[in-house]
Amino acid sequence: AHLLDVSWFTESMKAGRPVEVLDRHKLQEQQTEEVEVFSTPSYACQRRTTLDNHNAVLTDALSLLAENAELSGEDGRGVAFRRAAAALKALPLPVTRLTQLGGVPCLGGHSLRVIKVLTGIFGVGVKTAGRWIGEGILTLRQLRDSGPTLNRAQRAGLRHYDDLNRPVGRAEAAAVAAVVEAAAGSVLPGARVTLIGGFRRGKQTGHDVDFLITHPEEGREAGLMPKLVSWLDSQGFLLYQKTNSNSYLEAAEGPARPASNMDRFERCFSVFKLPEEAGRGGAGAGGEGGPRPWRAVRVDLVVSPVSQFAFALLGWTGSKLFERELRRWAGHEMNMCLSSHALYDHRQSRYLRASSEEEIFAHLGLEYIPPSERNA
Ligand code: DCT
Ligand code: MG
Repeated sequence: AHLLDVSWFTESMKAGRPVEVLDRHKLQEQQTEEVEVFSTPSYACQRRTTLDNHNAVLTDALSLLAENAELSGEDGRGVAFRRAAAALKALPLPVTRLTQLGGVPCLGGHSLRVIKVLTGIFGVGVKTAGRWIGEGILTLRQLRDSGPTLNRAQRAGLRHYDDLNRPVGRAEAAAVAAVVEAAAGSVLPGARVTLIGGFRRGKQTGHDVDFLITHPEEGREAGLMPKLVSWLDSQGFLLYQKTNSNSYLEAAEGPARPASNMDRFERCFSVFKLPEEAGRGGAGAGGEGGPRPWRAVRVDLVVSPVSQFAFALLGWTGSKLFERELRRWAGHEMNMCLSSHALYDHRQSRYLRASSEEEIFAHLGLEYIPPSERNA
């Protein structure tokens, strides 16, 4: 038996058919057992997905298959696996028949482990990791000793490898939030800082901490990021930072390119030097050398004008799959184009305004789903 036995499942997802997680075939084999047949709407943005995953064995396996597909450059297959995993995450109960396949070893276990180590470096994606593996680089030591020239981000990633692969807890996120609030308040009084990403969805841990910053008066946020970054730097909070500037402007004839506008905000990818406090769950910090006075934490900062705030908030709260599905729903079902800046209605040839996430769901003809139920 193979995990790929779930291919009928991915096929149904692609065809947009309601998904029955147990096919009738298999049910007949075990009529004595009471097994519930689930059916779920096909878009993740129509479903409520909490952090209560009853099918983690299956969804972890499907995520591995997705990573493997993405590594081979098969993005379409990767997305199909991610959708399948997300559909299983939304189920109210464990899938008893399919879980029996969950223990099957996955394709190329060794290469998946190597990929995990190499892509675990901040600044390294699956493509780069794949290239290195092709060059015979399979361990961090090999990378350090004879590795190719690393860029600045990758060097920071390698230097802080252990810290950056240690999950960030809620208390640490709160400590980072306090620093970012102090910085924002100091360089632009009245600026509002909102925790976004996984922590806004209620996750207990994350791979980074994400913030969205705005100012209630349109335009006052202009030029905020460089000031914020130099304040943080001058206070010794930054181990690494890379800032991209904002380039999003609404076009009269509608958005030129649909789908993702992820890069168009003033955005800063950074690594914070966060002072460790006793009792904040810094266990394991510093390894054999005993506890260190600080740890490295990935922090993402995004600045948005208040007119785009609701779209930015919706777009940066995630999960990634929930976002992708919202955009797919908007395009395929509503003939609209959703980004983290705006919503464009192709039928009316105009942008639809919104000052809250609730209004955006309403424009999209979707029932409102709160952040804690966007964990697809
Ligand atoms: N996002 C997205 N598409 C991307 C990247 C990001 O829609 N290609 C959105 C969704 C989540 C948000 O930005 C923050 O991204 P991450 O920090 O990568 O995700 P997360 O859900 O916060 O996960 P984690 O808890 O691991 O940080
Ligand atoms: Mg995050």
